[in-house]
Amino acid sequence: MIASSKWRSPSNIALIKYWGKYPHQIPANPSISFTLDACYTETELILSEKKSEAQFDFDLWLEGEAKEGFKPKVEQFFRAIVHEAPFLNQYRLEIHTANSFPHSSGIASSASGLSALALCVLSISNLNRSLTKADFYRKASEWARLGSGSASRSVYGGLVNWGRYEDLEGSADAYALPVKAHIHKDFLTYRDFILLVEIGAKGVSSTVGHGLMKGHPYAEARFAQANRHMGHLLRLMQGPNFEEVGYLIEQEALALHAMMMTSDPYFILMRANTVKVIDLIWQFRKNTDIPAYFTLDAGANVHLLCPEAHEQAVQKFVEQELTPYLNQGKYICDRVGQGPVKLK
Ligand code: 2P0
Repeated sequence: MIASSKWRSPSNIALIKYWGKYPHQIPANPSISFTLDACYTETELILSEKKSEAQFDFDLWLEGEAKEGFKPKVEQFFRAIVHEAPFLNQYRLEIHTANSFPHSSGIASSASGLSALALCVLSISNLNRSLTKADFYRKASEWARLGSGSASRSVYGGLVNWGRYEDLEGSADAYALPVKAHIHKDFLTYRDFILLVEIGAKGVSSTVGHGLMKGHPYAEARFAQANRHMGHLLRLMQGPNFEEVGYLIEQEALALHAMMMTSDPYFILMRANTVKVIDLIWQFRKNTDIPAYFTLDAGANVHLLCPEAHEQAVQKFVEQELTPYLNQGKYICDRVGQGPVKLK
């Protein structure tokens, strides 16, 4: 072994959704996410002497099992950063990776996986020696973005923005940054119950999904809406304003799915039980006045968000009323997390 590095990096859930991009992983609109805590990937990158003539001599294992299927995305990532990390094609690379969340649970593993890998590569890279801590994370975010857009947001804890938004100082399309604007502290301890309606592969890959925004009849209106929502969310999060923030994130989730329902070809990524769960969440809110609101990723699962103070009541509701509609009754209790951890 010549060198190695190991990082744990979390997944994230977008409140303002990234959906649509330009070449070189430039987002069509700014996005904002909560970094998660319990859902993470641990990745170790090990360098040894190169044995093959291939440009990149590497293998990847997920929980001890060789994963050929993951290699094209990783190779594309290496190709995008090799000019800055030339060691990538000078050594043999072993990537050992494991997720904390159940395999194929529909939780985005590209955000945690590519951010963990970008952090490992940067830790080994010579560049690392000349970077301040802030510059290290900024570069890791930039590299993670080239692997997977949403991964750019996972290198920081708390509330994170990726994509240029003029009223957010320092925001950029090239990398993500923690939101520095004043945010009420209660949002930074938010709970996220991840309700597993469907376990298995997603109906549409993110690459295909982003591609569907090209020439989409509502694309420009959607990008403008996301920009407007950025301003609203940042303003509303200063107070606690749980209801208004919740309304906005549900609107974002449904706008994302509406884009997929109205693309060519069209997709419905919700399942019958997704809609049932949403309906029960709305009834629960009406009956209890507890500010529990949902968001969705590009799939059938539901993220149910609430302030820490309501955690127990919401969990009881999930157990008693929602588990019959979940795959094997499964859900994950997560919360806003602190960001990646260097393990070696
Ligand atoms: C997001 N998603 O903001 C949005 C909302 C899913 C729904 O970013 O092609 O895996 O690797 O840049 O980041 C999923 O897309 O796409 C995504 P690529 P990514 O979290």
